[in-house]
Amino acid sequence: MLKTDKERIFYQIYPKSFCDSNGDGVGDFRGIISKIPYLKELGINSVWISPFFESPGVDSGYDISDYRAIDPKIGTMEDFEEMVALFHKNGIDVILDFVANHTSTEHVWFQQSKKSKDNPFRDYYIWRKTPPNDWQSTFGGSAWEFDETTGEYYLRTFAKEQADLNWENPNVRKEMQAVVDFWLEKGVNGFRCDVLDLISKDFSSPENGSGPKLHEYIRELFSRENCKNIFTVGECWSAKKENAELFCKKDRKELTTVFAFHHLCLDNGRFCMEKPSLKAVCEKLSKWQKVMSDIGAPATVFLENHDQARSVSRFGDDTKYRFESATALGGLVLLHGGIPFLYQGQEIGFTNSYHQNIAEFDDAETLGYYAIEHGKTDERALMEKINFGSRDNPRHLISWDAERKKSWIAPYSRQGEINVAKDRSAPKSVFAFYQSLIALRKRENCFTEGEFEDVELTDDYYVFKRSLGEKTFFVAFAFGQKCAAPKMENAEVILNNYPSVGDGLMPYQFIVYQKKEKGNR
Ligand code: ISL
Repeated sequence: MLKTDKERIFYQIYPKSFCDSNGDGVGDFRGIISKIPYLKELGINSVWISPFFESPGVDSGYDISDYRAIDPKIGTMEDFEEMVALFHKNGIDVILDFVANHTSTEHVWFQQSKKSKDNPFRDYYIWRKTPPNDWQSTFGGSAWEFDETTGEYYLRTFAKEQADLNWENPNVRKEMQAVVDFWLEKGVNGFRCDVLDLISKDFSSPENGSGPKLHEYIRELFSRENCKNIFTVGECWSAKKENAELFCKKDRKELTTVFAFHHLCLDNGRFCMEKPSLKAVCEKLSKWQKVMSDIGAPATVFLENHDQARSVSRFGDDTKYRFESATALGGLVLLHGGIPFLYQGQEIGFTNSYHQNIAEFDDAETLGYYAIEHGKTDERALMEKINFGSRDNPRHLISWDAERKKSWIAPYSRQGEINVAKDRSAPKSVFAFYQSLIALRKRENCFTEGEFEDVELTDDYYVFKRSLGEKTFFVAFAFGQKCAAPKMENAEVILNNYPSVGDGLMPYQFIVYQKKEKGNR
């Protein structure tokens, strides 16, 4: 039983791509169940499961056509209940994705809504005679989609098959409360709330998001008695110093925490191949840490999720120093402070995948980008960018071993070289290093309850400090180059992703030092 949310170590499961138990090429609940011992061994204590609901699959499950039904390829309600019970039996909490901003256009509400202007479901969505602004869809094109049936436009911030709900309508808010309650009654421990800051609209604003009633809606939903003890994390791209407390201050009864993305927005868009500096990434993470600790809420720390390129390819070195950079980036996430969120496969050091042909891609955003850019630039250069940034990178079926199996998405291109079985039997195992990091985090409450402080952040390395009472740990992380490093006086090395400690730091070297306590010098 966890005493505080700070003790949580999350692991995100993208069900379609985690583990396929019946060989149909799609991951499923029974596959997840079979891997609970694996997750136990890793040491995590909370999972976030991405959407598994009934969906046409235009946006890989984020286009839900029935919030209470399970995609039959993924499992049944009995499987789900068994899975949750088994997670709980193993001391692992379960949170689900709550996609509140939009539904699939296949959802019965939308099917009714589009029929006529006086349909009782018309106001479940946002219809206009003419677009009131020039908001753009995240996946390309105008966010206002014309529908011939009634000759009006509906708002769709994502794919045209994902219509934005009208939260102004009290019936929509009641329906969404009922969805939350339905899954809480099934025993889940909370929710990751998809693009939550988009649910209230201000049509006069240049972009969709953070409308005037946002906080009222969140509070109305989550301040209810049955939500008192649940864990909630809002995906809030708009989260910043100025509004963090509105979302997360305890007495506001809105959210436990948010995902803020400052550290992942340092490049010029997802298809920009210029790597942001690790110094800048660490600086952003550290600033956010302070913002959240000032308001007394736990921050989240993450480098990967189902929308992000693999961190070892994006920030590290996915060839020569794959082990070193994967373990160092893992150490940053797990020891920095706040609640770590790992994404499936990160603990193996999975890299981006490489595919030559656009036909091998599935992601709606990638296909939208390709449609816009195709023909404008050299095709090879375009495919390079797509391979670097595509949201398909984290979505390939986890390679549990080297054997090629049927898969709903193109298989991971480096499966022979990088797979779970191989990593776990390797002398330098990324998984084993993650296990040590997690064990350390669990053993020493410095890393959960303790103070966090930057010691030194240079172009070459980062040193931060975690301390509680008499105990102090220093964590040193080198950014890819061999470099000089600060001398750690009176401290012993307790974790190191290199076999030894030299005068300086080696590329991506990651060392945890414990300061010797009095009487122990
Ligand atoms: O990362 C993004 C900006 O380029 C977008 O890919 C992403 O759409 C944004 O992070 C919002 O993400 C969430 O909502 C989307 C869904 O496609 C993502 O998978 C989800 O995480 C719409 O539901």
